[in-house]
Amino acid sequence: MKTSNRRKFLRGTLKAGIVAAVGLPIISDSLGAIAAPKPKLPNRGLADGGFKFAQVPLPYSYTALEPNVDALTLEIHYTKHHAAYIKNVNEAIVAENLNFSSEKEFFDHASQLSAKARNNGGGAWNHNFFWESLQASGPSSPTGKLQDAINTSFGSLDKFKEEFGKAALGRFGSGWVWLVNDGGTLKIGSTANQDNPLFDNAQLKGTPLFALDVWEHAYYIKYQNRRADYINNWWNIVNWEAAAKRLG
Ligand code: MN3
Repeated sequence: MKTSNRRKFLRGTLKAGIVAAVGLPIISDSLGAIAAPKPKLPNRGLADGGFKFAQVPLPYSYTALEPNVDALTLEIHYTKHHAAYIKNVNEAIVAENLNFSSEKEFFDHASQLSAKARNNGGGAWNHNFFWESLQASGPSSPTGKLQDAINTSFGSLDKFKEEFGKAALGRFGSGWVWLVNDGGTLKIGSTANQDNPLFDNAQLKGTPLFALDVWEHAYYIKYQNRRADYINNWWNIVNWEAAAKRLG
């Protein structure tokens, strides 16, 4: 429809709404009728309004990951970016009357959520997971069952790091790179924006073992455009023990 025609059409619709009944509420009703019907989301009248997200305490100080991740980046990332995802998703949960019993149920319905709930819910969960995937000091390589699984799935730790690094460099724009356990096989995959493998419509399936945030806000102050340097240094602060626990 040409712009001028669309304007005429909209004017006509608005006038019809006004003529048909009385005033502004009717206008919004008549426009609302054009929108797609709201998907059915579970509402079982949970007494407390259902599940809400909470920001995990940072397991280390802002300076703990230096020089790999600088203190200013970590502080802004945690107190501004991550805190905003938590605040915004909980706002959406209240405003949209979402009534889930758990984060699992929330992500099981990701494809039906509003953009605000989905993006901020992903951001809330992904960063909680991310902080707990990093460490100030500890073993710099996997051991035991995790080491075996990496060798079986990728050939060697070096080959695994190479593939993971390629996925992280290859993620165009903002997103995440994941190591997941898909029924005993380890897989590398990336997701756009704040999507994650828990989403019901995720192409990458499996239990996340660890993840790398490749949004520019995660590294730009120190590394600017040098995402490859950020990725290389990030290996120094991977919490292999946390990943091994998630593998079980
Ligand atoms: Mn981030």
